[in-house]
Amino acid sequence: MPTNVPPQYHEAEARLRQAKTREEKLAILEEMMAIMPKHKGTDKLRSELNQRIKKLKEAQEKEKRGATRKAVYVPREGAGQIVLIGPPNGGKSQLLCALTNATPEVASYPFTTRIPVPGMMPFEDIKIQLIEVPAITASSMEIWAPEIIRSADLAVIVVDLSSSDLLDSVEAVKNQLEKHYIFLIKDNPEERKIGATYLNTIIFANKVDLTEAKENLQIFQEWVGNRYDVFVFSALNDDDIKKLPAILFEKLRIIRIYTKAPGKKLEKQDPLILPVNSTVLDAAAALHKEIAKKLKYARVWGEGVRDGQQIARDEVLKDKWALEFHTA
Ligand SMILES: Nc1nc2c(ncn2[C@@H]2O[C@H](COP(=O)(O)OP(=O)(O)OP(=O)(O)O)[C@@H](O)[C@H]2O)c(=O)[nH]1
Ligand SMILES: [Mg+2]
Repeated sequence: MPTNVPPQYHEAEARLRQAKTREEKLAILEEMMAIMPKHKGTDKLRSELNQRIKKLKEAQEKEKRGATRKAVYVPREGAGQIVLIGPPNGGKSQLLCALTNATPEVASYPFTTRIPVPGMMPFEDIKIQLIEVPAITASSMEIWAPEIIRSADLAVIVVDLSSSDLLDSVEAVKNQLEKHYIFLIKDNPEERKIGATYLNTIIFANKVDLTEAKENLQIFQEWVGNRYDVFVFSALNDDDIKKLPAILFEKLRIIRIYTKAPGKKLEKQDPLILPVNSTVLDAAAALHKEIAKKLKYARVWGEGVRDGQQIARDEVLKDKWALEFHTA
């Protein structure tokens, strides 16, 4: 028995004995490595663990090389596409079940979800697509995962705040994606690498109902600093869940614009979805090229304007405005 290993180590060791899949074993072994203090007394044990990790990784690589490249593709639907990513067991499936019509399996063992699972989340009068991507760790990521993540409008890293390797597990997700030139960011970077994807990202820090989670919270928030916005919640708490759609909508940085034909009644349905800061002309172009070409001005209905007020082509739009286009 090695000296000076913390209790979490023994707990992980017990889980390792129960682990069934290779991915599960790898994740636990890596967790054990992270927990273990580095000193002479643990040298032998660390080298043994490293050997086991190496062997498992080799087997995994071999399998990957043999596998025919399966294309996994999720068709885009709704007003925006958000990927739920993160380490195993963060609560991605739990969240997807709470927010959408999807019914992925929720379970306490890691790597429960093995394929991308889409669901539609209603928010007021629109629907937003959420996709759960199978867990990402330092040793495993499905080969098709980067492709799905790259095409999303927003990434949500869902983490289990009570996890013993919380910081390393988030770092691992970031590093894995950076290998594929996907950078998870909060604001626009000053410099962009050519060919890279910069994906707006927020962190959902889940399971705050658990005692260990409360203990980890401050360290986690300090560690994140202002690299990302962190929303702390419990997926088991209905009041918390209710707040999420509005947060996700805001982070998508989109607006809804209704359109009406001159002389017709205003019906607020099927809005155009545009990026924030879009102008009247952008809305016209989204509706029809010809309308944009001939556009002179628009009339607007909504918050902060007089009903039917005339506005210029370059006016910046606000969420939920209704427009009537007037062409030459
Ligand atoms: N206490 C508590 N448990 C939670 C919460 N959210 C999820 N869980 C539990 O955490 C475990 C993992 O949840 P999942 O939703 O399957 O996690 P996941 O991120 O989809 O996991 P993988 O698909 O394996 O990557 C399950 O046993 C859930 O019941 C929470 O807010 N509080
Ligand atoms: Mg899952």
